[in-house]
Amino acid sequence: MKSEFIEIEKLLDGNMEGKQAKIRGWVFRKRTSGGMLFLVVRDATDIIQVAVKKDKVDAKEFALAEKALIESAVEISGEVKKDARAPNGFEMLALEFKLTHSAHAFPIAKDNSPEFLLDIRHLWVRSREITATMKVKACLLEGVREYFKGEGYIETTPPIIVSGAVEGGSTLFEMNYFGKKAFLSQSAQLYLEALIFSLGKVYSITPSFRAEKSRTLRHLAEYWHVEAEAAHADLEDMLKLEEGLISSVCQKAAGERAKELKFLGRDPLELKKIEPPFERIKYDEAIEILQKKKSEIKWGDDLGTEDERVLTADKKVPIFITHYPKAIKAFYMKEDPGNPRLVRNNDCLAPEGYGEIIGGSQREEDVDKLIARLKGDGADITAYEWYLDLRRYGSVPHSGFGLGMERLVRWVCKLEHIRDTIPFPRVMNRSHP
Ligand code: NSS
Repeated sequence: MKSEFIEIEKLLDGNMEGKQAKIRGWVFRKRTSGGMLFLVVRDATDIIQVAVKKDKVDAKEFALAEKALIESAVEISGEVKKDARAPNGFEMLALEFKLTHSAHAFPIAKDNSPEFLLDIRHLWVRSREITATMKVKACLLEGVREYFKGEGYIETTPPIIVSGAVEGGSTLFEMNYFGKKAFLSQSAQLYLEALIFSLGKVYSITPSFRAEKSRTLRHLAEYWHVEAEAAHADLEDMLKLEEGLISSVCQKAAGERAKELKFLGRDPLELKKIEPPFERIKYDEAIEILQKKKSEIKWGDDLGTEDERVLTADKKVPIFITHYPKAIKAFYMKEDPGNPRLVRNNDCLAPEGYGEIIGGSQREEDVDKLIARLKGDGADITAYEWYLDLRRYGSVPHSGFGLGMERLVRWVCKLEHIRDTIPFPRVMNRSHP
């Protein structure tokens, strides 16, 4: 359907200069100067300044424009002119003004606290920052699907209501499932492992849930998890797949969302430089680097946020840390044949101090070793019997990984807080609005 309205973005490339156009959107800013009204109008694509002059529009229309408060819905016809003083360099001189909805006084002002903006998130999602971030995120998600398609992976739809933990019991959200205990999924991994026996190479994009009891800049209670699993793949295959994925989605975002990235403070050229191969560092080496930098970390400790920041602060491209101690990692990770104290796993850390965005590993394919590891964790084996069956019927070497979409967006968009990567963040003290 052809619309009589034009998107604001299309008024800003110079091709509409001197021509008439009709836009619809919302009043973003407003000021009066010398008997003239200046409205900045936004739509889904951009903003433009609209000058409303008494002698150019109908008197009734001028009165309505004068009355219109921020976030009022409007339709405006006018002439497009170049104007270096206007935001974005163009201005529309209004010839017709229609007030579609006269807004109440908008509760958001310039100096609102972050907590207030979270309380009023249903309105704050209209902000230019969140709008730009959501567009970049959509582009990255599209890139994920394109990349996996190109690599021959099949998208699958694993369950969200599950019977057991993947990543340890302490962050499980429990629910009442028709009178029985069930949980919200922390990861689709175990189900993806079941699906490789028919589909070979699979992936999923699902919400994952973690009852994270601390408030940090990089943890959400509900996040979007991109996970892949492949039969006959080892750790090295996963590293290649992961670096290929990250590089490919960064190139796409830099190409298609340069305007939004620049608005958010990220130079798209930095993302263009994200190319494989990424540097690979073994856990042992990471500990040595940290100790040389005066960290008190000891061999056997997990890397914390601060350690990851130190390891990546001066990097421009993500790095891999591989071969962590078995004792601090999940039951399903394959023991390293060369050193049974280690596992064949990897974390991918984003540069500039951002830290972990991916966790992956080769999987233990031996049923007895898996049972021993589960028992060692004190897990209820009966809940995992179905998973153990995968090692009883045609077990093959296989590997996979999980990428936190919001962690990726936080780095790509150069954001301080992970909550701004998702329109309605869920954290410990917030599930509303
Ligand atoms: O716990 S992970 O490191 N690994 C897994 O869940 C595997 N079972 C995935 C797999 O192999 N299929 O989480 C994977 C990623 C991690 O690197 C983060 O990027 C992200 O998921 N993640 C989170 N993002 C936001 N908030 C929270 N709380 C969070 N926890 C993990």
